[in-house]
Amino acid sequence: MAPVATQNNNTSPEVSQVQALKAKNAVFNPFYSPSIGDDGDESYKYSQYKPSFPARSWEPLEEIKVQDRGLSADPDKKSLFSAAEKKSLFSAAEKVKHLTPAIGTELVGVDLRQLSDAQKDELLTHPRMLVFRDQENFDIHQQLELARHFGPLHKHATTPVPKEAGLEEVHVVYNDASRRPDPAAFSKIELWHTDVSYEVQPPSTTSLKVLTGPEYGGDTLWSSGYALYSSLSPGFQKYLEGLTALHSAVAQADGARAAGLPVRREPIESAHPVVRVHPATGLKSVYVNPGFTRRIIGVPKAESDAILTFLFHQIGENPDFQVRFHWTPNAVAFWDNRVVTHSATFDFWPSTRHALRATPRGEKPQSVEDYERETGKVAKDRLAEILKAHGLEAQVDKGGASKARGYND
Ligand SMILES: O=C(O)CCC(=O)C(=O)O
Ligand SMILES: [Fe+2]
Repeated sequence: MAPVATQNNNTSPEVSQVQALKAKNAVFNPFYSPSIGDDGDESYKYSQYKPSFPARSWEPLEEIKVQDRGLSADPDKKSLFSAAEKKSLFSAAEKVKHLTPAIGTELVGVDLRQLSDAQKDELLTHPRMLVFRDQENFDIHQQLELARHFGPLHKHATTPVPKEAGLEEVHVVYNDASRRPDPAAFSKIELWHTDVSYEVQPPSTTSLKVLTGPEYGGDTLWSSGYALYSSLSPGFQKYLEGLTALHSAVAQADGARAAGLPVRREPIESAHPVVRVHPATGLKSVYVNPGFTRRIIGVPKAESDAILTFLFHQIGENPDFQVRFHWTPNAVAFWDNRVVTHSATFDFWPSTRHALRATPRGEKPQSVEDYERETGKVAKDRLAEILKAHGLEAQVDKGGASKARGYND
């Protein structure tokens, strides 16, 4: 038999051809393989903020102390509604539009450049995600400065930074006609995530400003971890409170490398409580997400898979926990990555959609047990608090005949 010409590592030509073919046809999940499209339009108004992927090598993140700003905010939010004083964020707004009961409030007529420290703190204690439109003069430096109010900024290991130098703490979201998402590469469920939850100290009050977006489409969805926790039975809530889950950066780093892009910090994996407590509100929230949570530690794999699948589908599919927001250019959203999961839509090709994110690092996620031991307080369930305010207790299913459905048409 004629000798087979070998390539590196004794790979046969057939094998390397298959590899080359695979590489050529590689499809990328848009979540793990960052925004690499660029239509080359240099006249574009925000071309300095188009994505770039500098090949840097950063040390592992060191642990830092983050004092939660929300702890100094008015706990009763009395000032939020004292319209005469015009002090609080909410009373400073011309209009307060709640988007759904669980999550999402739009504040109209607030200039994000003018916030007092007390008003900044209110961005964080409010249990909803908050949006502000028409912030054209709130530039990326001011966005970073506002994020720093909540903690030192996070630098992402793989996602793009702006072409303009000196903005390595900015995460760029960019898609244009040159790159079409491949629906064969991902399911919608796996796009739901909380940002970089694999970090030892994942982010807190994160902001995203959309510079350019389609007239319709390109919405973002957020799902409340408080609402998910409240929806579960008491026994299951207790069970989840005792569990820890593994969050991993490995798939994201692999996605970047597969796309030929640098990984600026080696990927890590962290264990976090499945239910965490928000340090300022004292409310319990489910803290797992399809994007990064891989398994529940210390339980059989089948059990871990079943529980995570159930929770992931509740996050992605239960509309009562969610808000869906349609952006207008220069709208800015703030969400608390500790208690909210989010997902983008990819329905807008061939339009350009371009956004900039600023991401402060938060505290290490705190379990219910740790929170209660360290603060001497009892962690709370958001829905139970609402019911209590109405003099009610949680509904208990007492069995009996099967129930009529309330929605039958
Ligand atoms: O593009 C979006 O709507 C959200 C992107 C995202 O998940 C992020 O920047 O954290
Ligand atoms: Fe995100």
